[in-house]
Amino acid sequence: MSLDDAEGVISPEEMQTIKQSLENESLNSAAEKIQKYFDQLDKTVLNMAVTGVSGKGKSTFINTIRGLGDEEEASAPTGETETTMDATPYSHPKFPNIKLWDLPGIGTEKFRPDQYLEQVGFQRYDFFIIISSERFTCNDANLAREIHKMGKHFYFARSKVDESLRAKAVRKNDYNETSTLKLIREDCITGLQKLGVESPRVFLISSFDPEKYDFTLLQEEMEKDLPQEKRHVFLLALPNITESVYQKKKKALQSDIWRVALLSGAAAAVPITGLGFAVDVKVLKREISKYYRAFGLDKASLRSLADRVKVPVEELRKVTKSGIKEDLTDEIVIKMLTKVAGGGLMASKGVASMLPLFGSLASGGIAFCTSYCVLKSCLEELAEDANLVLLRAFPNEAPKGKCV
Ligand SMILES: Nc1nc2c(ncn2[C@@H]2O[C@H](COP(=O)(O)OP(=O)(O)OP(=O)(O)O)[C@@H](O)[C@H]2O)c(=O)[nH]1
Ligand SMILES: [Mg+2]
Repeated sequence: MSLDDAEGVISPEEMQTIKQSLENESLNSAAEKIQKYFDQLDKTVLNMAVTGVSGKGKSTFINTIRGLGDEEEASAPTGETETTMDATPYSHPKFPNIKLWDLPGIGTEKFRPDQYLEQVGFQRYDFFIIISSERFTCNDANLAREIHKMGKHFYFARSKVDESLRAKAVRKNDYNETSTLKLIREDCITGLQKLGVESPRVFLISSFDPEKYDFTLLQEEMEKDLPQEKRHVFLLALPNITESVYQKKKKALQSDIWRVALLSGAAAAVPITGLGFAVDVKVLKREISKYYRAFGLDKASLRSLADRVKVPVEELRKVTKSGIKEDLTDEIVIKMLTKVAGGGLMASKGVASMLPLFGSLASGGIAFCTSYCVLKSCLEELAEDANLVLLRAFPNEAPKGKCV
């Protein structure tokens, strides 16, 4: 959808939700409740623990989830020698409420199996990822049991699958990727069963190729197991490795559009010259910036992608339909609002039918509808742009091929 075409933008279900939220409420008190909802969302913290024996790929996995390479300034150090000695939190660079904890390997002299969870402060974590690049050990199995007893989720991730496949391919003439993956999985599962873990599930991953194997599946499982309020935060922070991640992000952001639109037209909104209604541009700008970050189109993400693929950042910007700028300014947002307000959109059926909800506050309704259209078209365009940028960055791979 473009800014020029917003017919039927509000679905009947959404209309119902908005009606309910405005029923028996003034615009201001509805906005107050919405503000509380966003404040709560901002405060939602997610702590993911990544554990396993030294050298199995914990820190590399963390960097991949954070959308970083190994060599970046904010990356968790990785390497062949033992590098993780204490529980170390790494905030997600774009969504700092998400923390990935790089835990030291269990079973070293400093971290004894029977005291491990206590020592690493198990209460703070929402879930655990137990990583191994071979069979899982007795320590891994014991750890899983203890985590389960505490009522928390854990996931077994078999890392470095790319390496294992490569090694097999060199050694075997009749090499077949699917059957090799099956063998690796079965080997891990029987190993864990022998160690007394009931119906274990193992995710085969490569942090170097997160778009392949079970990386996406693992993310989906983690998302499913999270309580609703944490799911939203988690989703936005996921690396953009598949089309389905984009779609989920888009859906999550879409569900908040009416709230942001209502908030931007309420309380402290400032009239904008030439528009004839009041909008809080900051509220819109904050939300659109969130879209940029979620889709990897913010300044830092684009720079880092450009560096990685050795393409000038301007080349990446050039392929976008929205013509994303280095910085999102108030002026850019006002331009979008003006375009929508002047484009005759208010006459469109879906949007116009919202106006009576605002009663005597007709300008509140117009502000709402205009902001709604701006956010919706921005979201659509940026989701599409993210794909275009990936195509430019990795011309020889499918758009879902790499993460931003
Ligand atoms: N091929 C391949 N190598 C990987 C993968 N993940 C990690 N490695 C390599 O394995 C080595 C160890 O990875 P780290 O992430 O430092 O392992 P760690 O578990 O954090 O190790 P400690 O900090 O010592 O506990 C590094 O050389 C990584 O580049 C992967 O998915 N594929
Ligand atoms: Mg490490």
